[in-house]
Amino acid sequence: MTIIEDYVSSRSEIKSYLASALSENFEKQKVNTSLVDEVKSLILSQDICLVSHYYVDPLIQKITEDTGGFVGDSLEMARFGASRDSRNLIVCGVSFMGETAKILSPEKLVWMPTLEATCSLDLGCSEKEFKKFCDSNPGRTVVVYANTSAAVKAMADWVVTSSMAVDLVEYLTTRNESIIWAPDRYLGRYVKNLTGADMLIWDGACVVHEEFRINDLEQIKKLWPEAGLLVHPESPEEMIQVADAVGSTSQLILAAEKLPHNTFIVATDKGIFYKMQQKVPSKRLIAAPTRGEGGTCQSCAHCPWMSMNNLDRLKNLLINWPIYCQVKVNSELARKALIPLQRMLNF
Ligand code: CIZ
Repeated sequence: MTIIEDYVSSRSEIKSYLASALSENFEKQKVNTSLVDEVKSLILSQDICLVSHYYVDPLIQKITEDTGGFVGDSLEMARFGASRDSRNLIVCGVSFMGETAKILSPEKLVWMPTLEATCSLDLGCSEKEFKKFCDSNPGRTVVVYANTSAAVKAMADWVVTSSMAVDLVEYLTTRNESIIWAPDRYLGRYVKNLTGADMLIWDGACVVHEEFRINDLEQIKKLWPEAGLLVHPESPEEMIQVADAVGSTSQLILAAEKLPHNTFIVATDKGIFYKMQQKVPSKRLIAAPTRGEGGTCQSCAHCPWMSMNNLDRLKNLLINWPIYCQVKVNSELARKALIPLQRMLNF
């Protein structure tokens, strides 16, 4: 076996990743089926709506589906949560997702298995520093990505997700608006290249997507020359330039269904393979490499904060409802952040 074949079979073959993350391999994973059943019945016996992001561990996504909840991107999660009557909305994802859900459903009790699950984009764009950036560049329309705190959203004119960023910036450009963009620089540059917009871009990045590298990709392409490449726009330009499809999580899943390829190399968080494989059961999915040969990855294509949404923490929440798991957003901040969020929803 060559080094690259070994890499692909041991690390990137998604079917075995999913198998070990799901019930087929509970023993190996030391996940005990009675704990899963207990968590499911705790959900079903209480007034709960559970929503999970594509990037959380497959087991949590499966529990979400099995109990009538919803798996999707941050916007879809918040929309689904807001459309349900349940008093308790549990968000398995990262903190900005919990905040957005609370802002859109202020009357609900919003919970997360841990509020410590954050995001490198959110961490890298503090309220104080971002305010300085905006103040020193007056007259620009402030567009922030969903992956920001409520405090940063409260300073923005618009919030966007990666699925609608290009369309919104195109629209602003037709109105001759110049833009402040935050926090992801790769997504920002991607949007700027496509639209030609006048954008000042904050210097943030996602720890998962930033690690995708083209070197090993070329090796993998030698093994599967017919493979299509699906790339999230938070990834480096070198990946975006050679992609067959670039898009948000939901758009990449759609691309896997629509494109004719039978094999895809996928550059986004590994958690997505659970839903993607469901949609294209007969296609081969391969995780894009995260470093040059011989390197060691830090995130290894899976967000360390997303994986904090584990079974033990979920069970603890469902039994104890600890106050430290409840999402609270200051009401004045929520009022301000709702304005650009609402604009996004109406766009
Ligand atoms: O907004 C989301 O859910 C994220 C983090 C990514 C995406 O592309 O959907």
